[in-house]
Amino acid sequence: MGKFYITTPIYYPSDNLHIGHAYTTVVADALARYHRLIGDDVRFLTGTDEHGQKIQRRAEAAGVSPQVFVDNIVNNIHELWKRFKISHDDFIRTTEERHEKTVQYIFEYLYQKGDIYKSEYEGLYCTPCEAFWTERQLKDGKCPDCGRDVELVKEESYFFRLSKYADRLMEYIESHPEFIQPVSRKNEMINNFLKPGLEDLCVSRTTFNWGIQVPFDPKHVVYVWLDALSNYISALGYPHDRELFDRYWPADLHLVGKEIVRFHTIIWPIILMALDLPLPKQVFGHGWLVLESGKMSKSKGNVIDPVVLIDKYGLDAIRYYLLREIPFGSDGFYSEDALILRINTDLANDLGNLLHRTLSMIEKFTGGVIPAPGTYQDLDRQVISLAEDCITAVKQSMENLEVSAALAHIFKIVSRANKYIDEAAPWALAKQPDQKERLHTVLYTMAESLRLVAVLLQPFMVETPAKIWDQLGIQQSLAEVDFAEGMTWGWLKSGIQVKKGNPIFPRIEEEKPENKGKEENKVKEVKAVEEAKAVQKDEGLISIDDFAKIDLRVAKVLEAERVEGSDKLLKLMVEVGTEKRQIVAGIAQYYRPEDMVGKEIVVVANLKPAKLRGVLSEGMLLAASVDNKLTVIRPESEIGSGAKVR
Ligand code: ME8
Repeated sequence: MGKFYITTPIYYPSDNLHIGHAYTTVVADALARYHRLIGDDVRFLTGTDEHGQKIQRRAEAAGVSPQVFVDNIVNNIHELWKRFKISHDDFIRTTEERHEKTVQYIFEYLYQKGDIYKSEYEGLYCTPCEAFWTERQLKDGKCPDCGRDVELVKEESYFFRLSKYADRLMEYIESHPEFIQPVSRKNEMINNFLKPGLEDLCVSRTTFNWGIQVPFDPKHVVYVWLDALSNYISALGYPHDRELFDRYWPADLHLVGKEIVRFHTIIWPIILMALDLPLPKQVFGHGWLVLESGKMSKSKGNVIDPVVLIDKYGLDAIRYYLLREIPFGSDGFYSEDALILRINTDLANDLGNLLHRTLSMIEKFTGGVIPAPGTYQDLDRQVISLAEDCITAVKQSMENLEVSAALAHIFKIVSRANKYIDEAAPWALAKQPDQKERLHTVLYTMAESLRLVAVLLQPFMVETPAKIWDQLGIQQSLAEVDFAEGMTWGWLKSGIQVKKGNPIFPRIEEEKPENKGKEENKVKEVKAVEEAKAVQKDEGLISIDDFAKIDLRVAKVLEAERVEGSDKLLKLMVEVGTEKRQIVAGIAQYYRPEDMVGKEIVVVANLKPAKLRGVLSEGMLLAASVDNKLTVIRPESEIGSGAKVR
């Protein structure tokens, strides 16, 4: 049992939140629920980032005070998370006194230490992103993050010495490959921000007043990102009441959208270094939920309201869609058609149907009583062993933050069980009196598969697992069942009376033609994506663009050693250009560690990191194999690590 402190970004209450915000929060919720189930001491924090020029302007436009403006939206956010059954342990608002005290302490501490100094700022500012930019960083004269106009700002300001800590941060990032994930974001931070050199950061403003006052210079308010990032420790009581802080810090995971990885992996760690505090273990920058018309934003008028979706389709369907459809780390397309497709196929046809078929047959063939299994045959064992493999894979995926993959594994059990029913044909067995024991074994296997699915679905869905459980007629409440024990095949007792209820996921019928117009855009979106998928599927061929997505690089092996407890795996520390990485490769039966050191090899440099035998691998080396021969692919002559292979 460990501890698990997980956070979401604290969202701006400049508008009601949309489905993109719900995405991050639901993913964090699934991870928090999973860690609670495996027995970790979990702290799950979310909240709101309420200061800054953007909010002040929005409040002015609405004709109310900033506090009234944010209070109203924050109420809606509380309601939203209630609707989603988000299981956060705390909700921090940056306008709370507990937070303001911490920020003032930090500012003053850094000032006393000499890491904050007073000067004059003249430069560019993007108010929607609350970010400072240099001329060089702009893209076509606009904010490189959101593409909007920037403003020229000239004012007296306090500055934070980011530059002083740049080398230490670079060293930390290099020596902690798991710190910034996915790897592509780490490379982006190194190449786009750290290598060009860090400039000191302006950390106070004087041209508006909606912020936390600098304690010793009240005409300044603290820059909103210094204010906001501190929430992760102010919510733990730092520095005044350290009980929670000592229990949970450092954070195990800051889950954020990819556009704010920069703040979390450059500014935040440097603040922590300056405070002599340990750094968070991991920052994961996930991709965006996008529409065909681009990223959702209020100003584009293309946001999707999650409450409308919950009302229309039900909570678990939306949670499932968000967690399943979007490969974690990459961008994912949102469309209502894709959502309906998921509900109708995975939830109604596969899961709902499995429950319905199972319970109907138990009612029909054994009077609604779950029978005791007899001797398992090969076919049953296939189902059991697939279920057991899937359980292992779910655990592995959750450890790698691959929530969508975890759900895919659970649904493999569902499809296998449906196929099993067709193969085992209980209706035929029921006609043969001498096949009673076999019939019982088959019915038990069906019910037990479903029960396992209910146990495994608990982190992701919040109503369905208990519904399945209740329909199976199990008396003990699911919430009281030990997760590990609940995942053991055979836990289900025979002799209990099932309670078949309503279908858990009714099929969503086609939209009526008169309503279809409104959906036109969404249909177009899903078609474009699906056509692209279909082309790939039909031809089995990839385009040059697909190939170009694979970043193949020459790497030099610096160190190599066996992975403890495995006779197949070697752990290699390789250099790719100026960067160091750890790669785990299944070559130990063909190469000794010392054979590899000093050699140039070829690696896939932008592969999602994964853990093999609990060891992090941030890439894959290329090797050719046939029968039981294997040879590692190497450049024909030495070319230098980092060289691109195409
Ligand atoms: O950036 N797809 O707040 P914010 C996926 N206050 N995720 C999305 C998304 C989309 N289309 N849109 C938003 C801020 N998000 C700061 C954070 S933290 C110390 C301060 C999610 O209200 C995603 O997690 O703009 C993104 O990073 C966050 O909402 C931005 O929320």
